[in-house]
Amino acid sequence: MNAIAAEPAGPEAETTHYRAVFLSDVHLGTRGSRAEFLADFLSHTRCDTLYLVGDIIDGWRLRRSWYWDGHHDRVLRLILAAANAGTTVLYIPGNHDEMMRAWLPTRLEIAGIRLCQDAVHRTADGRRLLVMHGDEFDSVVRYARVLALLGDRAYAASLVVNRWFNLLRRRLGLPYRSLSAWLKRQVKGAVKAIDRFELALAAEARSRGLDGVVCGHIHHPEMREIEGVLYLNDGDWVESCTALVEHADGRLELIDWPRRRGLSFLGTRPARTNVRTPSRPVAA
Ligand SMILES: [Mn+2]
Repeated sequence: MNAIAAEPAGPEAETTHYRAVFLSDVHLGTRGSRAEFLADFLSHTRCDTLYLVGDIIDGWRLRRSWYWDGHHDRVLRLILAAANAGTTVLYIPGNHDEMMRAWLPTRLEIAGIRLCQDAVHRTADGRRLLVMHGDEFDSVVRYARVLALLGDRAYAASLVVNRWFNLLRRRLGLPYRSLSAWLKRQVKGAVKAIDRFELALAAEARSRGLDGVVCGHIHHPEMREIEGVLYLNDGDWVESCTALVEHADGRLELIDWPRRRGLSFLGTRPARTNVRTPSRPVAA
């Protein structure tokens, strides 16, 4: 079976044209990347300007494990094809693709993709938005990154784990300990950290005299106004699979691609490329 040909099963979508598309935190090169969903999104999307807002390719500290399949390949091909077809593509590195930051002072352009530290996007209705990944504010936010990733789903799962955890503790004669209460405290801390992050980014846009900010980094899609400044987080393609788009009239929208396409998070993983053959024939 060819993994590249495997399309997520969903209703047929039409191709939509946007003025601008913002996406980040794809983490290509890791198993967690929902590259098959992003390839599906890109193949149904056209735009004048495509902003890649960081952590597109995950090459963090020369990872020991590297995962790549046909879907990861397809995402790159679709981005290159868009650049080739006239879409302005800007690549703003994040902390997981920070090796590209070393190239920044040189005004680099590869295959029609322009590399930049950050950008200012002007919407059709005249608003000016600061576009940056956002990890620049980690020191202000002070949070363990993994905590920010704990969503409601992780918490729900923890309740189940908690039951087994304590069943085991009882067997071992140990007192009950609430794993979910501990997790809840962690999640609460993460929620506070997310809030600090959002405030810091909005403040940066304000200090530069801009109308809003578009960022990623914390894998938490959001669209809200913070003291007169628009805070827009395009989310990620690991968990939420969202993109921020600007329509022809300047209207901004967060697109939840799996929801729009009715895609299931289960059963759409690509087939493993290396299937191990048993060394000995299995006895019938
Ligand atoms: Mn990041």
